[in-house]
Amino acid sequence: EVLTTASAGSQARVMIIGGDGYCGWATALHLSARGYPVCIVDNLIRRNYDAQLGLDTLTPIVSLHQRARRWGEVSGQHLDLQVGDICDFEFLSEAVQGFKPDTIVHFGEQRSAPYSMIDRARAVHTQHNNVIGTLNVLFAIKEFAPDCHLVKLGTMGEYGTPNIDIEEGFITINHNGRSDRLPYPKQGGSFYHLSKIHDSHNLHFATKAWKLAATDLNQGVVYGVDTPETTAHPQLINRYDYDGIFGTALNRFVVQAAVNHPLTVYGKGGQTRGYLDIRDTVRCVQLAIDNPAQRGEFRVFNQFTEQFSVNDLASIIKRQGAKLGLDVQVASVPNPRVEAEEHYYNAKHTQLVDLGLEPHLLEDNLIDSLLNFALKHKDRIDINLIKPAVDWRKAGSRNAMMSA
Ligand code: NAD
Ligand code: USQ
Repeated sequence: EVLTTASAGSQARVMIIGGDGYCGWATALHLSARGYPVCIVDNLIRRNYDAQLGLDTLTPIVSLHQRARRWGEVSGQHLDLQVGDICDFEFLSEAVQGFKPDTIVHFGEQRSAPYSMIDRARAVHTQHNNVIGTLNVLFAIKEFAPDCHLVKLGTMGEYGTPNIDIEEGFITINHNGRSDRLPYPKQGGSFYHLSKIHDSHNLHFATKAWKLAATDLNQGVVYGVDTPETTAHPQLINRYDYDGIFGTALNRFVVQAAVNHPLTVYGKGGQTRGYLDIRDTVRCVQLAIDNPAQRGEFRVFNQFTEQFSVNDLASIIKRQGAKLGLDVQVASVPNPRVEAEEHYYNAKHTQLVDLGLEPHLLEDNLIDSLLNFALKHKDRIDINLIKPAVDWRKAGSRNAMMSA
C-alpha cells in the first residue's frame, strides 16, 4: 500500500547524505516509496551527540540497519546503506563512484544552533564538519559525477532578521547609478547558522568555477514527525527531538503542552521565523530533484510555508490544546540566545509553490499530527531535558551548558 499510492516522479538515483536523521529518513522513504533508487550515507554522529550529552528522541528509534531492513520488508524497495563520514574524502568518493547518483541531497551536518554555542570545541566541530563535508561533496561531484545535481539543505537563518523584505537568495541593488543582482546579505545568529552561510558561498563559487548544478534549500524550522511511510511500521518511526539543544521551537512546545510544562518562550517572544511541516519538507526536496538546476546554475529556494512568532506558536498551542482538555500555560524565560525579540519579518517563498507545492497548514493539522502524537508517547518524556541548555553569552573555551 505504501507503494501503490505513490506518484512516479523523475526516478533519479538519489544519494541522501544524513539519511538517518530527522529530515533525511523521512525523505529517503518518501523517494524510495515512489520508486527512486536511494542510497543513504550517514556516519551516525547524531546518535552519538545524544549519547555524549545524555539526550534522547521522544520516539523509540531502532538502528539504521534495522530500520532499512524493515523498510525493505514493508515496501519491497531496497535502501543502499553507506555508513561513513563525508569529511573522509576516500570514503565519500568510493560511495559516489559506487552508487553513481543523479542527485545528491545533502542533509548531513551538525544542525543545532545551541550545540554550536556550547564551547569552542563544539563551534569548531560544527564548522569543520559542515564546511569541510560540503567541500568534499563539491569535489566528489566535480571529479566523479559532474552531471549530478546537488540539493543542499541551507537555512532561512542565513538571512537573519533584516529590517527589509527577505528575497529568495538574491537581491537587486542600485548603487551610485549602477545596478546588480547580488547574493542577499547574510547575518547568521550562531556558529551553526554561519556554517550554512559559508556553505552557500562555496556552492555558489563551485557552480561558477566548475559549472556544477546546485540548489540551496533555505529551509525554515521543521515541525511534525509522521509521514505516510514512517507510519507504515512501528520500526520506521522518525526521531523527535524536544530537548533544549536539538529540539526546535514548535516540536518542543507540543511536548511541553503534553506534560503540563509551561511553554518556554525565550524573552519577549516576538522572534519570527518561517516554519513547515515535515510532510512538506519531503515534497519540497522531491520538487527540487524533479526540476533540477542546470549546470552552472546556483538556485536558492526559501523552503517554508508560513511564518510565525514564538508568541503566535504559543497561542495556537494554547487554543488547540484546550480542545483536548489541556490547560496550556505560557512562561517567558530569560532568553539564552542573543537575537532580536521584536523585529520586522517578511520573507518571500514563491519558487517551490510555483513548482507545485501544496502546503499543509499548521492550525489545521496540529491536533491530529502532533498534540495527539506527543500525548501517545508521553511516558517517554523526560522533564529534565526540557529546560534551555546553552547560553550564547557564556560560550567560551569552557563548556557553557547551563546546570540550573
Ligand atoms: P539531524 O541531525 O536529525 O540529521 C542529520 C544527519 O546527518 C544525522 O543522521 C547525522 O548523523 C548525519 N551527519 C552529520 N554529519 C555527518 C557527516 N560528516 N558525515 C555523514 N553524516 C553526517 O538533522 P535534521 O533536523 O534532519 O536536519 C537535516 C538538514 O536540514 C541539516 O542540514 C539542517 O541544517 C537542515 N535544516 C533542518 C531544520 C530543522 O528544523 N530540523 C530546519 C532547516 C534546515
Ligand atoms: N525558541 C523559544 N523557545 C524554545 C525554543 C526556541 O522561544 O523553547 C525560539 C528561539 O530563541 C528562536 C526560535 O524560537 O528565536 C527558533 O528556534 P529553534 O530552536 O526552533 O530554531 P533554530 O535554532 O533557528 O534552528 C532550527 C534547526 C536548524 C535550522 C533552523 C531553521 O535546528 O537546523 O537551520 O531551525 S531557521 O530558524 O529558519 O534558521
